[in-house]
Amino acid sequence: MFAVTLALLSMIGLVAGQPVTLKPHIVMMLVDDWGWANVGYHRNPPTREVVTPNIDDLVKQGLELNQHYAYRCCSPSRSSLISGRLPIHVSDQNIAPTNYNPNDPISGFSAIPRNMTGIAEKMKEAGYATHQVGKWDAGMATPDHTPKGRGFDTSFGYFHHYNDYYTEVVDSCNGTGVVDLWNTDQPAHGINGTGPDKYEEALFRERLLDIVSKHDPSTPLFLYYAPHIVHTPLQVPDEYLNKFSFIDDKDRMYYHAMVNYLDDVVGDLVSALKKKGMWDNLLYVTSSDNGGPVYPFGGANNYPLKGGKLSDWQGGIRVNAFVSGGHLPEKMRGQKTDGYIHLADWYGTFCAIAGVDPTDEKAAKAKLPPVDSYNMWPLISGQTDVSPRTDIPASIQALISGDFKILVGDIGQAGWTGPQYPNKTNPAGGILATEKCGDSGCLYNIKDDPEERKNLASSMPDKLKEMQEKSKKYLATYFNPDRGHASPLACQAAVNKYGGFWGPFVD
Ligand SMILES: *[C@@H]1O[C@H](CO)[C@@H](O)[C@H](O)[C@H]1NC(C)=O
Ligand SMILES: *[C@@H]1O[C@H](CO)[C@@H](O)[C@H](O)[C@H]1NC(C)=O
Ligand SMILES: *[C@@H]1O[C@H](CO)[C@@H](O)[C@H](O)[C@H]1NC(C)=O
Ligand SMILES: CC(=O)N[C@H]1CO[C@H](CO)[C@@H](O)[C@@H]1O
Repeated sequence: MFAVTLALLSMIGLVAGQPVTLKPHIVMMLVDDWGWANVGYHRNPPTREVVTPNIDDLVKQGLELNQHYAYRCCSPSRSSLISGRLPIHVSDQNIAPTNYNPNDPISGFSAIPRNMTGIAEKMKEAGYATHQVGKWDAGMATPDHTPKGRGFDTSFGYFHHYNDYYTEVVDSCNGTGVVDLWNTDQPAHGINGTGPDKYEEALFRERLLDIVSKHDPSTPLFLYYAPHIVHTPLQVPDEYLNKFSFIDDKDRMYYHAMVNYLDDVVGDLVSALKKKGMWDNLLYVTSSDNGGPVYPFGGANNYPLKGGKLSDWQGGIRVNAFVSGGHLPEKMRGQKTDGYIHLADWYGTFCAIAGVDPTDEKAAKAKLPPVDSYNMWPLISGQTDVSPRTDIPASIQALISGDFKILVGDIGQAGWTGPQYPNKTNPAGGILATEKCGDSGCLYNIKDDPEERKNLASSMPDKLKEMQEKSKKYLATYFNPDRGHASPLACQAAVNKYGGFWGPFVD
């Protein structure tokens, strides 16, 4: 009784001598296409190619999430984070946001079905101010699919997988390029431009700092920052490129310059939050949306992990991730956890921190899959060192359960890189090989063999059988509606309604 009363009192800030305890501010940063070897804290010995002092500092004062998983590519990962579902229960299709199937008003769209509740809707319900900056790639077809429709008070960014860093153009209608830059509920007219000050990540930095400076710190903040960096096209201001001119491979030079640019944005954002007095009551969560894209798809490197973006090897799905900020209990700082966490788990975790029920009633009414999310706060805060998540159904081809992983079918990028990659010797190396795992599957012990070098399928038949059975169970729950085709309505809206910008095209 006494404990309950005390907890209640401290929640409303009435314990003598205590400042009013506010729900913690949360920053969720989802970096794009960031390779395992493309961050300083994963480089031992350090290399002058990977310069991320601000991020490394956050890790040093934070908790490294050493077994944190995403989907093997962008849109399914982002849909998973926003909806709290595993990708196989929301969308595992990396299609353009212009898709539409008029026969299905609930799920006949790209990315998240219309009738699922987004994490920001939950955070708003808990009293948070909610803002999105950067890449969305979780649906665009109707206003319900946009960040605003998913609960963000404001948003600033683009809907597609990527755009140009200087013109913000991606794809075209009748031969004319269309700009992808949206400002909450309208095209971001007049914000585009050329020149280093108009680099897209610079626009995002400006918006982030503006949000922080205008925010009233007595309201809890939920800020979702999804940088364009380090997705292609490989573009970066010369000032950054020049710092890395000693790198002999052009893609690697651009890529590392972009990583360094992002690190500066992180430094500026963290300084602004500290200056505003928000840092001590803040959780800064960081993850990549998938592994780094390896040759021929980009300049990233997941060394020593196998494969990369678009593959289900560890290099495609086990991603850089950590939690930092003053809300992280002291005893967890500078630590590392090997507990399994999937991007889908942040939904339940944020709901628990904010004190709202993660159940999605709206989705239940429309007979959509429920939220899959586990609350990871007990693991992150050190109340337990065991993750509630034992299985990662990474895709319909890959399942991790306990220490084991089964992969079914043809799995591309079945090779490894070196510490300096891509490089002049032979950028393709062995990375373009395909491993034919067939219907019965390849089996790895990812705890003893994190680089997936030894296929145990023939030496551990009982384990293989057990993993096959588990895979079948997940496969039976696969959610895969017909999402239609690129709709001409998207171009009609871009041209006739939005003056050359992409935006929602179905009411
Ligand atoms: C799905 O959402 C739409 C738009 O918000 C709404 O009109 C419709 O009633 C919902 N459908 C169901 C079955 O809940
Ligand atoms: C260069 O790349 C190849 C793979 O393409 C790799 O085997 C080799 O280790 C790399 N060299 C270095 C120094 O990392
Ligand atoms: C594209 O061009 C065709 C043929 O000129 C025209 O009929 C159509 O309206 C145009 N579409 C848009 C979205 O402008
Ligand atoms: C499509 C669009 O808004 N383009 C604008 C980009 O910015 C220049 C000036 O900076 C405007 O003239 C364009 O109209």
